[in-house]
Parts: sequence; C-alpha cells; structure tokens
Amino acid sequence: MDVGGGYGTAMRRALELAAHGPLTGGNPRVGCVLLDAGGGVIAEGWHRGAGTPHAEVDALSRLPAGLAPHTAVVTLEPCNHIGRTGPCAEALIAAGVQRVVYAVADPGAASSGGADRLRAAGVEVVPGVLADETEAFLHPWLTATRRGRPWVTLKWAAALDGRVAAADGTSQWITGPAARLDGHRLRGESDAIVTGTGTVLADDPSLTARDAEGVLLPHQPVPVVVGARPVPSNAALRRHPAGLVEAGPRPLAGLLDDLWRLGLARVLVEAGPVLTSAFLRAGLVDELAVYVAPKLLGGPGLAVGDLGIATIGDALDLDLHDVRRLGPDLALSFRFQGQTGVRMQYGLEEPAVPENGR
Ligand code: AOF
Ligand code: ZN
Repeated sequence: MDVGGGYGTAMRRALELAAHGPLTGGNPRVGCVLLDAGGGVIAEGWHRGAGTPHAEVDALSRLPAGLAPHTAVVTLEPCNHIGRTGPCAEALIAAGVQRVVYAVADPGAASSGGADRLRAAGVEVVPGVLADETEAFLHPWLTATRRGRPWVTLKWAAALDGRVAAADGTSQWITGPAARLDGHRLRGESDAIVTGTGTVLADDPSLTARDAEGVLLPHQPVPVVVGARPVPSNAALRRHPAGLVEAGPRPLAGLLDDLWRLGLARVLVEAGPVLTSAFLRAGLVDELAVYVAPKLLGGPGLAVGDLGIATIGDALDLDLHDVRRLGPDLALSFRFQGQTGVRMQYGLEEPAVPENGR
C-alpha cells in the first residue's frame, strides 16, 4: 500500500471530525478514524474539549461489538500522559491496534512521546500524513503550545481610512450587522478578551459573545482589563457571565504568561489605540482581525497609536491570511511572519501601559 497516499482519505476524514471540536478550552481539535485490516472504516471519534475523552478513546468507545481495530488514523500524535484523561498510546495498545498513522507530533511537554511508546510496544507508526494541512488547521494551537504563551488575535473595526472614532468621539456601529456578528463569533472562539480601563470607562462594553438576537453564545471569553483605574462597580463588565479579571498596569508578556497558566490559550484583544499599539510594539500579536467599513471618517481617531516606527523600512510586515465580504464590509485577517514585532526585530523594551491604558 502507498502509505502516505493510502491513508490520505482516512486522514482527511479525521480532520473533518476534528473540526467539530471547540477552538476554546486550551486543547487541540483532534479527530480519529479506526480501520479494519482491509482498510475499511469501522469507527470514528473526535475530541470535544478539555476534560472529555480524547479522539482515540472516543473512537474506541464507538467500535461495533466484535470488530477489532487494525489501524488508527489520528490527526495528532497520540498522547503519552495521564492528564485529565488517560494516555491514548496505552489505550490503542490495549485495543490491539497494530498501526498508528498520525499527521503532526504533539508538542506538549507532558503529553508527547506517544509515538515512541507505541513503537516500543511493537506498533508500526506512520507519522506525517497530511502534515501540512494539519499544521495549518492546528496552527494557532501548535504555535501557542510550542511557545507556551496564548495565541493572540488583535481586532478592530474601522472606516476605510483606518479611523475608529469620529471627531465627537462616537465610535459605535462603524460596520454593519454581519461584521458585528462575525466579531461575536470571534469572541465566542476566544478563551479571554483583553481590553483597557480607558475603553471600559469610555464605552462601558459588555464584552460578551452574542448571536444576532443578542442571546449569549454557549462559550463566553473571560474579560481581562489592563490599566491602573478600577472597573466601576456599575460597569456592564461586572455582570459578565465568565467573571472579570482586573490585571492592573503591568507588562503584557507577563500577563499573557499568566493567562496561559490559567489555560486561556486563545486571547482576543479589543482595545483602544494605546493598548493596541502596546501589544504590537511588544511583538505579542499573532493575528489581526480587521473589519473595514466603506466609510470615511477622517481626523485623528485611528485604530492603532504610535508604534515607534520612524521610517517606512521599519514598518511591521504582515501576510494577508483571509478576506471575506460581509454585507457592505470586509473582514480581513493578517498574520505576522514568524511572529515578528518591533521588540523582536529591534530589541526594544516593551513600553509600560499608560495609566489610562486605552
Ligand atoms: C490525544 N488525542 O484527542 C487530544 C490530545 O488534559 P488532557 O488529558 O485532556 O490532555 C490534553 C493534552 O493532550 C493536549 O494539550 C494535547 O497535548 C493532547 N491532546 N491528545 O492523543 C486527543 N485532544
Ligand atoms: Zn490522548
């Protein structure tokens, strides 16, 4: 059998299954297909999120009685640790699986090593099937896990000229309903949402993830407020269903390290120009999610404040990752090449977040 190509179809199915899993909760989205000796699919499984069975164990639990799995095709190297659930490598060995095909290695410090464990038990291991597709599918989780710091998406909605506020300070409803709804989807796919006290005091945002009718989505990001001033007792954020973290004024890298330790692996930043540029200057942003409305506002109210860039050669370079049309607006997503930022490029110190960190 042509090993890579022969398992391509099953791995593609495993990726489809994986995509049912949640983006939030800190665990990867993983899918698994079990094959009989003839290569026929006899069970399928996927991981439904932290604390629930892993994809392999889920698939094994769905095996029809009397059928023995010969090959397991799984998008991520089976784990080798007892975390919230048991080690998948052992479960596959115990089930009598003779070959394990996977796409990408598990970068987790504790969970990796499943391939070696399987080989030691005499199981044939075929790594790297649909590796590029799976790397792209799991890119935010793999990046965050390899680095030990959350994946950070910086979001804003602006007029065509990059303006987010008019001369009188009004800033609501720059984009239309479809773009706003997409912004709520983004919140619902985030573990934490970071903003500044300036934004809280100026706009009193709820920072909840809601559907078109205003109903709360099943998953809510934890709101994290950066800045010295306290969140007022009557602020909408005090009623956030996921609680509230008041982080105070502090270096953003350390804040992200703390969020990672709390299992908050996908962070969305929705803030004013000062905090937005502080994240960019510190080189802590992985992705920009920019909604562009076909409007011109003019004036000084820009989405991004000073980046300390003196000349065009020092501009931050991004790759266009995705373009969508949402009603009259555009949704653009950009990623940094290799997570470069001003700090990483030039060794600058991260600027302190100002007291009123907007
Ligand atoms: C697998 N199959 O379906 C998943 C894996 O806390 P736990 O026990 O849920 O372990 C989480 C870690 O296990 C996670 O960070 C990743 O390294 C791996 N996820 N492994 O064999 C799966 N979801
Ligand atoms: Zn596992």
